[in-house]
Amino acid sequence: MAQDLKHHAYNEDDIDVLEGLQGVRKRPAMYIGSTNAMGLHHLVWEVVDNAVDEALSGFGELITITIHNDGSLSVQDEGRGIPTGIHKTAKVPAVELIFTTLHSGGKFSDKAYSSSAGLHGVGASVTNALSEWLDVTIYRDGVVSHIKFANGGHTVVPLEVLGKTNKHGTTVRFKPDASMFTTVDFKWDTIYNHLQESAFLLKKVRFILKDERANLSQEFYYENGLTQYVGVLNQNKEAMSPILDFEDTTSEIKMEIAVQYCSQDYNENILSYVNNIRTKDGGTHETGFRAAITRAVNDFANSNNLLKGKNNLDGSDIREGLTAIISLKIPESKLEFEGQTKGKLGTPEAANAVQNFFYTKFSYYLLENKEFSNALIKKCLDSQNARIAARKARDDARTTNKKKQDLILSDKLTPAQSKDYKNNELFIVEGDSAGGTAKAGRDRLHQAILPLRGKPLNTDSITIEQMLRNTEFATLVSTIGAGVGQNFDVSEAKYGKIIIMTDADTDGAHIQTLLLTFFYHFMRPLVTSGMVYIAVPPLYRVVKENDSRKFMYAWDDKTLEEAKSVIGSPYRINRYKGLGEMNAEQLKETTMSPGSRTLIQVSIEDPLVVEQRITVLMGKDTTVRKKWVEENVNFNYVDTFVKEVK
Ligand code: 1YM
Repeated sequence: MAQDLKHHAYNEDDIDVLEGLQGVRKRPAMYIGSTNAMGLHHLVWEVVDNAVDEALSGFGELITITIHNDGSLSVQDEGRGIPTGIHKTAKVPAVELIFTTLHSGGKFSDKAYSSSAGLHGVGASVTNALSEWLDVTIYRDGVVSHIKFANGGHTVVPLEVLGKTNKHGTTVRFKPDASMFTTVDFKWDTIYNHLQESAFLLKKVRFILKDERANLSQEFYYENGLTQYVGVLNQNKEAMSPILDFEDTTSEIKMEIAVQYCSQDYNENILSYVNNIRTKDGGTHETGFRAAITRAVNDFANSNNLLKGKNNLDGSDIREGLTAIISLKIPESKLEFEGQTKGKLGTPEAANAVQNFFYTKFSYYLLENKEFSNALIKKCLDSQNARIAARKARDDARTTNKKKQDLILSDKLTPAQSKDYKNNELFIVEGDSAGGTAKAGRDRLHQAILPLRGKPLNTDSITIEQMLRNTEFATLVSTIGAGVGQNFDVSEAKYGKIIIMTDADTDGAHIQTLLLTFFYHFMRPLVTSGMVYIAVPPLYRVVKENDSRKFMYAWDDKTLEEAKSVIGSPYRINRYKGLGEMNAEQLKETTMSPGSRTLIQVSIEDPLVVEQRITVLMGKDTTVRKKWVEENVNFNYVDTFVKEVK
């Protein structure tokens, strides 16, 4: 390395440059969010963003991403090639500047609707800073040029011409620096989902993802972008209309909105994007959309006298069963993001722009398609009735029936003593026997135990009323105490953590899925605010044969090997087939006590994946489920909507 560095003549600007990249290495999380798998993949998105921007400027529609055998990854495009000329003031090749200077996407070029601007756009220099090495090969102006950086962004092979070519484009290949990340294992699924989402939004860009490690290859290209996106989200559901796709490219703020209602669905599924970046906390564009659809439906219902003296429909009555994707292109000068993670659009003009456009288009559709409109109003009125009935039932339960409710609960629930709800935890436990053990092993102050009898009901595509007729779920609803469906108010939850604790076998995994389906459908804010967890009981206990005071727990085969060698022979291995085989002390120590347990926090990072998996796994169509289970036998679906925490 030191040898290589000598080739390069340093000046004062270089020192600044290296200090910049050094800053990234000192505090990587500040630039890429984290140093776990998510941060690792951020390195990929930065490079892909540049290739996408080039494609969106009209140069090269094909982008190929390859995971290589040596732990590196490459991104190849067919654009103009990154400029190689010497930068006037910095006096180094432009390409070198791009990979060694921290910048936001807009600094080097003036693209109007850059995807790398705004949110995460820290640029490919961050990928360079956090790589063991990074190679750039450029096909441009008839020649192939190459430059190489190593050890956190030092130029080790200055820009050189390798030969002639008639191709044009850029290939960036890099190997992440293992000392900067908790994992450097590129995940096929993560990249697959990201590229698929991008391809839905970008219509004209074609991605190919290859994995040399497993000989896999997958192409993503969706000519009817958002329409196909909604189609995938709503597959296996009963659609009430075709997918409606409205587009306006005439104004400064460009937008496309695709919507579809499904009759057996009781949730709203609204996803919004700005310049192809997900705005997960919504913002002005979503507000405008909600206002528009509420007004359009109420106006239609009123002018056709369909409400028959009833109150106007609530927004939530109208959004039940609605899937919508809102994609805006906003020029950089008007971009405003808010919130801690900058996931919320702040641009004020977006609200009116979306509201006026969607109101006009959707009102017209309602007027022209009476059969659909009438069915929609009927569905909305059903939602309104259910909402009013549920609210009344809840108010009754609060007042007159309070004693009766408490009595029902006292039969099943072992409550926590503290009234400090945020710090209380509810353990939903598989079976009465494990429930008993958990009760004895719990922290009385903060932990409550609710045992479940048998397999919970499959709540995919059933109504709130049907769900509430099930005693187990009715009990769960009153235990959590924050309502259900539209009336669910997460701030009223009596627990800060809801922890699903089942046996570590396929039955346990099935119960987890059934409970997650319930939370996803009827208490979704509990999931989105990260309050649902899965407890991870150990699989083994390794005990010293002649000294039973020496023992260790193991959660998988790897920790089992470690435990064997730490305990040393002779040892004996207990395999836990269920929670019931542990005594209270063991269960407390391994699975329940905050200091020593492992919990998996359930999150919805990729709504596309969650929706598909839930529909496939819990839906009515058994053939798709069978096929899926056959292809994915080991229940690894769990990691599509969970992330690990301690
Ligand atoms: C695999 C990653 O970075 N492609 C890429 C980047 C650029 C260009 C073309 C490009 C842009 C422009 C003009 C322009 C970049 N150029 C710059 C900068 N692929 C990848 N392909 N000519 C070429 O925007 O005007 C930054 S990125 F700053 F030089 F313009």
